[in-house]
Amino acid sequence: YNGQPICSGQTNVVVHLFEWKWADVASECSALAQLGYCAVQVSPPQEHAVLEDPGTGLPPYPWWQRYQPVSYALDSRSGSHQEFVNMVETCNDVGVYIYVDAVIQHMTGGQSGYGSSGSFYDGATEDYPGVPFSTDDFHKQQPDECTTSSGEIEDYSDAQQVRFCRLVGLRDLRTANDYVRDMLVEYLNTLVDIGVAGFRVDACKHTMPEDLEHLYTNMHDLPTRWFPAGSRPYVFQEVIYVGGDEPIRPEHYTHIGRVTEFRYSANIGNIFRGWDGQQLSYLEDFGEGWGFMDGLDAVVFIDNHDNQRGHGPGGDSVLTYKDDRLYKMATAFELAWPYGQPRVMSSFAFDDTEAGPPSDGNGNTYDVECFNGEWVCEHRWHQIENMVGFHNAALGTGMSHWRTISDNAIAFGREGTAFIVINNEDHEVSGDFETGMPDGEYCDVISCDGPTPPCNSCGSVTVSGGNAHITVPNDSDSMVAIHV
Ligand code: ARE
Repeated sequence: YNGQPICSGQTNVVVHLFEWKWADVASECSALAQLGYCAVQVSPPQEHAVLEDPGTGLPPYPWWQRYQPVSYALDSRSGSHQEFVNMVETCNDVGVYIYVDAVIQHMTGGQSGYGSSGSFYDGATEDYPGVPFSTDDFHKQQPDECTTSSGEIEDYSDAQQVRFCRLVGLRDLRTANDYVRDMLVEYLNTLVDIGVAGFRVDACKHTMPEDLEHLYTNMHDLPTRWFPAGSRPYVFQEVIYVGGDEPIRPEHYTHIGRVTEFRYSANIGNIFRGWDGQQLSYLEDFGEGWGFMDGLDAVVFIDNHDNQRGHGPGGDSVLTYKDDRLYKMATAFELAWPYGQPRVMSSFAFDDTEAGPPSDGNGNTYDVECFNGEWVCEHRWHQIENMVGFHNAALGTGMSHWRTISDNAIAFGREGTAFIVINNEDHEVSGDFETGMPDGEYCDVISCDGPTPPCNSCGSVTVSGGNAHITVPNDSDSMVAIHV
């Protein structure tokens, strides 16, 4: 395992097209290729529960029904098996890869019904004929497995509960069992053989690292139709840790794959909001300097599909598309800063934190139409999409030319490949900056369509002797960014 994301060319940004249908992802891939995105994280593609009536006060067909697997048939709210295959092939052909959200530690909650592919299931008796799994394939309340009387995880400071009891009622697979492992490996290999290049593995804290390692090492090599012979699937794992004394840590999983660094998301909100005594100047050593995991092990993000809506950790400080200006600044920082593999969130608009994506009364998801008020498409906001180019131009270089202009205004470069100024003060900032950039004229990618002059009616920066005079207003963007 080498931790290198599977990407084509000099790219490594992942975009999470949350709840998009496969056909819409397929049509988006050529634009993503042009913008320099590496890969798309897609929603879980396996057959899932269909919750028309999930309970009192809850909306029909919540987004989280997809985190309740019924079988591994590739037939979901996002589309059919054939549409999934078409998407992977279309995207791979333009060099944008598909990373699948793999839900492998559990099946559904305690209800029964029919899944998105028509398979019957019964959570109460742990019967999933679509796989098939039956009750022997699930952890039980017994001394060497789940030790709580409720059968639920009650205390995250007890590692055994976290591994062997149910997470919010979800039927907990015996992932040490050979048969369960075989079924999971078969699912993952179906995806790899189609051309899926990587996985975001769900809820890894709740599975022993050796069980996951078994799955990863038994995956096939990526198909040579698109990838060099011997290429291994890329894996990053969801292990939530934001501090405190939980015994299970991201570091217990980094020898087998990357891990999501939730401390990044939890802290960056406070910094840009100025909460908890935080300010932008403290970003100078953001990353390992803050006690986060090694950047080469980390996947980072401003918000994810959970914490943007109050699921998972982070709380009110998490920045989302609703914070417009602060969100653009934080995401630009993420894409400019050399720590971790960055992921960009692309959301559907919501008020109800449990509501599913825009859909008709039968729970059929609508086609994506960016910026129509329902599909937010943060990844196409030009201040964000253009920073993908900045990220790629600077890839492999370290941070340089740091300057604390004031508590909440900072500037830094990337060893002569790129330079950014971020102004989170309530007034304009202006100054002469040592940028380290080659002399010449650059277009500001925050306000322009691209980096290359002429910068028609948008910002330009002239570097002379490595220095530039830059003024950053306090407006809706409050940034200037240039790159080679
Ligand atoms: C839903 C209902 C529940 C119901 C259950 C079963 O909301 O009330 O009991 O169904 O019927 C998502 C949703 C859940 C949803 C689930 C299944 O968020 O609300 O349950 O889908 O439909 C922990 C885990 C972490 C997990 C978070 C949410 O460690 O892995 O909880 N995140 C992933 C996904 C989620 C998904 C699942 C896992 C399940 O990203 O989208 O759930 O597949 C501390 C700990 C964390 C802990 C956190 C919980 O911070 O350190 O480890 O995270 O508390 O707040």
